[in-house]
Amino acid sequence: MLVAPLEAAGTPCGHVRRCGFRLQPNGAYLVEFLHPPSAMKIYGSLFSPFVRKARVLIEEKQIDCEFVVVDAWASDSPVPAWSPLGKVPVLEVESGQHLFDSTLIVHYLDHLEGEPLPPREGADYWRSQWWQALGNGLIDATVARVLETRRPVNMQIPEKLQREEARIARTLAAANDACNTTDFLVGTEFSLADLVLGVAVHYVDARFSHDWRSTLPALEAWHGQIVKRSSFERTAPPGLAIG
Ligand SMILES: N[C@@H](CCC(=O)N[C@@H](CS)C(=O)NCC(=O)O)C(=O)O
Repeated sequence: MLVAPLEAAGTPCGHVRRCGFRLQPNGAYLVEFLHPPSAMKIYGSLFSPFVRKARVLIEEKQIDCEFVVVDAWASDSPVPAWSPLGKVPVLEVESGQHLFDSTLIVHYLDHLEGEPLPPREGADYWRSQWWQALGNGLIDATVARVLETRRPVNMQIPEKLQREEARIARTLAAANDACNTTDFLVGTEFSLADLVLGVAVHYVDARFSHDWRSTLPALEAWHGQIVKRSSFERTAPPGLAIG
């Protein structure tokens, strides 16, 4: 298992080299830089928005990383052996060394070659963080709603569904209010803001399909453009209409 990869691999905004951490008999972790780097693997499902964030980034940056479909929910799933959280995505950095959680994996992959996507500093860096938090929250709320709908009908809690649906509606409206472009949410280039919110809105379309577009035209216009990127097209969940 990969432990605290950023501690020794570089500053959070600096150059991260592929490295592994091995536990020594004295309890210390030995940092090993990987030479030559072998192909990484990203494990997950075709439908998970968390996995898709990493896959879109891999496509955008043309990272040598194989996508392997695994079922985190299966009783014999290999995922808990790789991650104590038992969730996907899991990134196999090197044979037997695994990194978990989509936010950390995206951060790691983005810094791999030392050239993270812009913006890298200043007000735009924090604007991008704001959009990413909004998008990640939208995914969380939509997943929570999906899980509630999958419980037996007589055990579902209507208040829970309403609460998540209200959260989704507020978040989509906030994104619409803050969106004043049909190109990129922050600056003049594709950023993690576009990546995370683009994936999040598609996940709403896939799992909580409803007409938000007729009342949120700015969000619709931006999203319609961003999902035309090949990184989005190549990672679209089966059956999801693009655009
Ligand atoms: N915070 C995690 C969430 C990942 C997550 O919830 N993944 C789901 C798939 S969409 C999963 O693996 N669930 C399996 C389970 O809950 O047992 C991340 O960002 O990676």
